[in-house]
Amino acid sequence: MKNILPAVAVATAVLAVGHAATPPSSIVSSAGQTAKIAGWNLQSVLHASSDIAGLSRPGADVSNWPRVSPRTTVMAGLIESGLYTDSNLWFSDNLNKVVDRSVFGTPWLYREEFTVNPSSGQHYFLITHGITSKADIWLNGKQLADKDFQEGSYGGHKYEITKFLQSGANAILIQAYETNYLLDSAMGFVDWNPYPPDNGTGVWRDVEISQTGPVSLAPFRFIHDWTPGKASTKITVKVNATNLESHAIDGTLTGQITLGNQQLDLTEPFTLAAHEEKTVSLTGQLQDPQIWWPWLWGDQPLYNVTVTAVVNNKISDAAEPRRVGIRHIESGLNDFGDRTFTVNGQRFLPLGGGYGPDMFMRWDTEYVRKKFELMVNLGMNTIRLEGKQEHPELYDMADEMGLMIMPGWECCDWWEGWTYNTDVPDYVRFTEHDYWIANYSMLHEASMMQTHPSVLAFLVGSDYWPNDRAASIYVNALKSWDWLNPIVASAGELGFPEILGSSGVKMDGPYDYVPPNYWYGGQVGAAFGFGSEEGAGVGTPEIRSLKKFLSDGDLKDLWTKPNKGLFHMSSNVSSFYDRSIYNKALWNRYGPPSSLEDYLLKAQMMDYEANRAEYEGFASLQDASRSATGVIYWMMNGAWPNLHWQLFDYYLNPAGSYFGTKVGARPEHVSFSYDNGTVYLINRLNSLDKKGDASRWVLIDLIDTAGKSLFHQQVKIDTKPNYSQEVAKISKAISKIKDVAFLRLILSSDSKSTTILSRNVYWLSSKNDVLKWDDSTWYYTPISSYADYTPLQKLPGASVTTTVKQASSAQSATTLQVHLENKSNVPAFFIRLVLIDSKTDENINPPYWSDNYVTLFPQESINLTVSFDSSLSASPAVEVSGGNVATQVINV
Ligand SMILES: *[C@@H]1O[C@H](CO)[C@@H](O)[C@H](O)[C@H]1NC(C)=O
Ligand SMILES: *[C@@H]1O[C@H](CO)[C@@H](O)[C@H](O)[C@H]1NC(C)=O
Ligand SMILES: *[C@@H]1O[C@H](CO)[C@@H](O)[C@H](O)[C@H]1NC(C)=O
Ligand SMILES: *[C@@H]1O[C@H](CO)[C@@H](O)[C@H](O)[C@H]1NC(C)=O
Ligand SMILES: *[C@@H]1O[C@H](CO)[C@@H](O)[C@H](O)[C@H]1NC(C)=O
Ligand SMILES: *[C@@H]1O[C@H](CO)[C@@H](O)[C@H](O)[C@H]1NC(C)=O
Ligand SMILES: *[C@@H]1O[C@H](CO)[C@@H](O)[C@H](O)[C@H]1NC(C)=O
Ligand SMILES: *[C@@H]1O[C@H](CO)[C@@H](O)[C@H](O)[C@H]1NC(C)=O
Ligand SMILES: CC(=O)N[C@H]1CO[C@H](CO)[C@@H](O)[C@@H]1O
Repeated sequence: MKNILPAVAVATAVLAVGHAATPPSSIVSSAGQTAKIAGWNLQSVLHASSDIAGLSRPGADVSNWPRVSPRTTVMAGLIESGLYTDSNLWFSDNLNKVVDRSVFGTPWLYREEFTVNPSSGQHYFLITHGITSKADIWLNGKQLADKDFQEGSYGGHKYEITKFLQSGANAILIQAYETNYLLDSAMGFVDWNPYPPDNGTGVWRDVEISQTGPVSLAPFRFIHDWTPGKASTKITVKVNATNLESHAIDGTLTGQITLGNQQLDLTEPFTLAAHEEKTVSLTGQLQDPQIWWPWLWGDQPLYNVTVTAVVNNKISDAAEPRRVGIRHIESGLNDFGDRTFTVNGQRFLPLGGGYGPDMFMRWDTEYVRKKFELMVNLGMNTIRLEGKQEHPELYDMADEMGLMIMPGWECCDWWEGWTYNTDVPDYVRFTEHDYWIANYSMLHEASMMQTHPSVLAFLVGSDYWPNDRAASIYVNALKSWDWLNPIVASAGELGFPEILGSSGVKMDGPYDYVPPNYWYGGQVGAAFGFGSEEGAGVGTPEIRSLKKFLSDGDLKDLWTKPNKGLFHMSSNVSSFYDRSIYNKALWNRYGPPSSLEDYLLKAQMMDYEANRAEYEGFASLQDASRSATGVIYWMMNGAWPNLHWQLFDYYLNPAGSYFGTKVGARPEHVSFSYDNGTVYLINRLNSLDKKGDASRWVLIDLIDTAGKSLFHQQVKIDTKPNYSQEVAKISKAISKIKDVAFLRLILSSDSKSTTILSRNVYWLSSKNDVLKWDDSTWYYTPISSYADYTPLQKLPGASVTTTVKQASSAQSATTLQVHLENKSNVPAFFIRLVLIDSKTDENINPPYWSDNYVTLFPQESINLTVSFDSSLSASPAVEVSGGNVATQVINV
């Protein structure tokens, strides 16, 4: 642990950093160019001159204002400047202790100088994409915008600044006002985690300067009419062009759409009256369009699109180039009123997770890319953004990787200030001005998202639905940007605006622990319909991650004080501040922990079981009479080092929650229903393999803790793409279990199980969990009698040999093959493999495992692989531990 920095006032020497050298060349120098502001000098108004106009003139002395990145909330800036460090802030409850909160009740100043040499006949703009919570903008001593206009985290505006500019150095000063989540249009965290001390205040998105000729262009909209089966599609590229002059102008709009050797050149003349803004459309026909698919189903071809306005043979402006994809999405409600989706004509079952941004809204493309790669490794196809729309790069990455994105507004604060919302205080109510902010926010986010094939739907509400007036503002804003995707009223079913109708998605929990058979119970959040946010409240990190953010005392509390409120759970005002519901189940189902290690091992077992059952529930019941139509896990990841609600931890280390999910979300899979002993064959692919062979064999084996067979069966069955079906009913075999038994299901494409598509092992108790459905609350369903896995504590030891060899190594990735062999006559239960660096004993994160936390039958062997970024470790090793196997470390 590093030394705790004293909470110092901001304008002291601690933050004294020289201000940036003035860039020698113009930030923009020809029409059609757009440049991002490269960074800021940041200071609190408490420690700056009160002469805002003076500060916004070139040459003002800001030498004691720290230099920060272009997208930086105040807290992010203070960390960047070295006042705080992540490792220290995250440790134990430091976040509550070390931050000087006295500086967050007043505005902060962001200042930058840039050079431009304006030429006559040219126009210059300053473009914002949202500043939290609101800002005055000053340029060269004059005010350009005030906080009633530049308002909201998503309030993006384009200001003409031509008359403010001077040749040479120019200065911009943004005064960002403090944020109250209940009263301001911002990005809150509800009950996810403690709030960032600055409530996310600041210039969190890019600010840009652009130069144009007499006509400027907005971002373009991309429209096509491709539907499945069509061999050609009409392409329309629409863009709003504005005449900046006081006389009519003739010009030409040209567009180019390219992918490989496919190229479509489009052109359209236009005439604009003085100061007129109008839509100009480019249209053409594209033969044999290449179709974009979600990653499990096909490739992600992306067409480059450029759009340029030419006036008098000179480029006047270029719309921001984008890549687009051609795919067709439909959505509606089925006979039960549940939301359904199709992509390219095929039924699409969203399996996903709720995205957590960084608590301080820092954006790191490579970090987010790894999160997305973990989602793909998990078999997930969808990510929901609740009110955290991030940056264009997120959508670019999702487009490239074939992940679907469900963006939308957030719950429980300003965004849901409706008269019928009793979950926020009465003073949180939309004013006239709030409707205006809502309109601009929606318009701006639509302009960012419209072109991206990864966007599945926009949810204009979260827990609550927008009232009729707000809903029609949102819908009209989306429509004005030619939004072609579904618009969903909310993430719940409390009510709906007339213009959109029912959301068809349920938000009935759970958020806290429920046992595996919950998902088959046909009630509340169980696997039917579309669950917009639900999970058993699991996601316990492993020890190497925990030690980074928990003190010895915190670690001890984990297993000795099962009901204690814990700082690294949800915020302290929420129902999820302690682990009491979860721990009660752990104590009862697995036995009271005897040590921290024992607690973590049992927690990983609970987490694994819980998440496997959730995904298996939704996937296996996709063809049930009231079918499961999609589920978003609550949550994909945390905004900080968290103890729950995650598929992988903040350091990108996967544990029980991850590996249970990975089994449950396998595209071709065989699963067991905990409630009535049905074995299901699951297929989430959209076609058979290349050979078109539908034959599958399912091997079912049940053994007791001594390794004795209780049941054996092989079933041959034909699989069908995008279809789940019953394979066998084994409730009679299950009834033979005395205390605990192991069920192994192997799915293979041949009768001898040489090509294994899925291997899945359960530990089952003779006593199932019993749910008190009638006592369900919004966040869980209590258990009246627990399953008993305590006999697992007394399993005889199994002897497992592990060999690790390097399978391949390239500059980017190393792959290791791990061979596990159970030499014993008893099962080897819950073998955890942890990829570490043998020199530092730290995790190598993220590891991409083919499978992990596996259970081997007697005499069984298995091969697993793990890949990781080669640059992260030259001395990888695998640590083996688990239920009844000895801990050992194997060097490569
Ligand atoms: C953050 O917002 C909350 C309301 O959600 C408010 O109580 C608190 O004072 C705000 N903090 C700051 C620093 O403005
Ligand atoms: C699209 O444009 C980018 C950058 O201009 C280029 O690197 C890429 O090769 C282009 N892709 C296609 C498919 O033309
Ligand atoms: C484009 O311009 C027209 C005419 O001013 C306007 O009605 C429309 O809202 C604009 N569309 C967008 C997406 O800004
Ligand atoms: C939303 O803003 C657009 C663009 O300024 C405007 O045309 C439209 O009338 C606004 N809608 C409402 C309901 O104010
Ligand atoms: C809850 O957390 C807030 C901010 O993190 C802190 O100020 C407050 O003292 C905490 N309350 C309790 C009861 O721990
Ligand atoms: C098991 O439950 C599923 C739905 O939960 C039902 O479709 C199936 O018929 C049941 N099977 C048995 C054997 O009861
Ligand atoms: C997907 O499943 C649904 C329901 O079983 C079926 O109607 C549809 O035809 C299937 N699509 C494909 C491509 O298999
Ligand atoms: C594991 O891989 C080895 C080759 O490295 C192979 O000989 C063996 O058959 C494989 N075992 C299993 C169970 O796939
Ligand atoms: C199925 C399997 O892999 N069995 C092997 C595991 O253990 C024994 C003893 O080492 C081998 O002889 C088996 O071939």
